[in-house]
Amino acid sequence: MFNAYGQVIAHNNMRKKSPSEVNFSKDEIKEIISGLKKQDWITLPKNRAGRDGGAGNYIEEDVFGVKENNEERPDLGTYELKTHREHSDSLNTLKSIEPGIRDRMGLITPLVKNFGFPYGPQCNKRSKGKECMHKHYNPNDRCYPDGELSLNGVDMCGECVSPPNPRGFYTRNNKKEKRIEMHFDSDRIKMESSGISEWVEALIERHGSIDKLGLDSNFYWPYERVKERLIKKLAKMVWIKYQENEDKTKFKVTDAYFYEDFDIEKFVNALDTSELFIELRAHGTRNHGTAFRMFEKYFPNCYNTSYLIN
Ligand SMILES: [Ca+2]
Repeated sequence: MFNAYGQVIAHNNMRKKSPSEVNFSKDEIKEIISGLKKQDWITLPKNRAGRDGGAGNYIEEDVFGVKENNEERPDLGTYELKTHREHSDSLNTLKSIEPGIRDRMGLITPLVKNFGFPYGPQCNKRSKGKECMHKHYNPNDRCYPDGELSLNGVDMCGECVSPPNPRGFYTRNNKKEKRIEMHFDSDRIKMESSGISEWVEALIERHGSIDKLGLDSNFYWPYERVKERLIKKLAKMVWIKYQENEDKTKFKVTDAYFYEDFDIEKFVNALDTSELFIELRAHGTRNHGTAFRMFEKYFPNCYNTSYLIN
């Protein structure tokens, strides 16, 4: 008992490094992963067992000794580490990138003003009964001022993707100009979706009619800028796929690859196959960042070169 406890403490006290302090070579990574594969089923230490993502955290923090971070550089120095649980369908936020020629062009705040829907009275945390950072607005004990508009959680994909965004927002890959454009078309609004008819009524009240509503022509992301932002972290990736037992106390590595040569065209094409989404995260005058989100299992499709790690 004492020994087991001592071991956990040792794990927690191991000084974990940040990505800027490490640079694992390809051979070092290969060796570490081959070692994991040879062990077959690996029992997780007590502090990781039974937790969502426990095996992923174990690999990153306890095996590679890199602490969880939000640094712009790859976790392992040159290679970004991604651990993927088999059959998982998680959607991962890769990066926040604002539309427009420059970052933070201030396109989102006017968009919220023009297209926003009334924000709910309480933020996610509080609606789950937890404490939050918001000052509370009386009456009604709201987290946000009365009348606050929001586009939080509005996500969009390519124009042919089904189901489309019910509010009529979509993206288009303009291959000639090499940019992702964001568009709005009132004919694409799905009135039967929940909350949509109330929203349309509010828009009509605000603008008189929705027929001529459109977006600023600066609503686009040049491929080059998206690439520049992504490759800081994702130019090269180590991909470790694992299986876990039912109670998440053990895992085994089933597959591992190096992926290299990130391909921006493949990445942006994923908008048209509903593998990639762009999600707005803004309300009132606050913009929490326009997020590029991808289903984790599709990450490897964005690279031109792969090497199996045995
Ligand atoms: Ca990572």
